[in-house]
Amino acid sequence: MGLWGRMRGRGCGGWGQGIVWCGGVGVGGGTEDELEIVSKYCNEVRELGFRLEELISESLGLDKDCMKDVLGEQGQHMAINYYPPCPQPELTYGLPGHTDPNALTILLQDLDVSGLQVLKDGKWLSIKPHPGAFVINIGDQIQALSNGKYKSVWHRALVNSDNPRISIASFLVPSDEALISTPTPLLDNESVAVYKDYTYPEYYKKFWSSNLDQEHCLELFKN
Ligand SMILES: O=C(O)CCC(=O)C(=O)O
Repeated sequence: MGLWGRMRGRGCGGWGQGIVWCGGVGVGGGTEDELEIVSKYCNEVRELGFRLEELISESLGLDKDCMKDVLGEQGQHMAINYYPPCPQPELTYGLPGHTDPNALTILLQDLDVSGLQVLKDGKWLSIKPHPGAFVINIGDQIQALSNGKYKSVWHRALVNSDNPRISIASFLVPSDEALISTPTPLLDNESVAVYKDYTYPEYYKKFWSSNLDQEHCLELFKN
């Protein structure tokens, strides 16, 4: 697994520190055993993500492979977020509110320290960690491909004053060549495409150049 980048809050201006991994095998720190565990974990969550994309397709009345086919040869990034204890947690966030720009995110939470919150009906709700469970975040691309039926979730991470917290996020990312375009079976006389067609690199560029915690980047791609 190759080390892709080491960033603070991944450019989001939070209190956390992240290591982001993507693709590849064999390079980077860690013992052989550790790399094997990480590699096995990546493969398993990738398969889980594909299965979820199939179920989402079917739930929309599409062929099971429809979403996966549009998303192309999907990349996979992993962020290992470390949020150190913060003396004044009320003054900052681990990660400020954002949606995920990718297709689907599989999040493994710290079981001992909570911190994840999602926005529902204008209120931030805490998501308690649950043993043996992942949190699945619908990302912007599934919102676009479902023509807005699935919603990309606004979420953020809080820090606390006593304990550090770790979370591990695995992101399924559309191929650079994929054209993100609403599948035609979702469009009929009553439903028009909510979003324009675009490629993921076009989207990703806009995503990082916009004000992440204030506007939904998909708004910029509306028809
Ligand atoms: O730490 C968390 O629970 C959230 C992580 C997250 O939103 C992210 O890595 O994009």
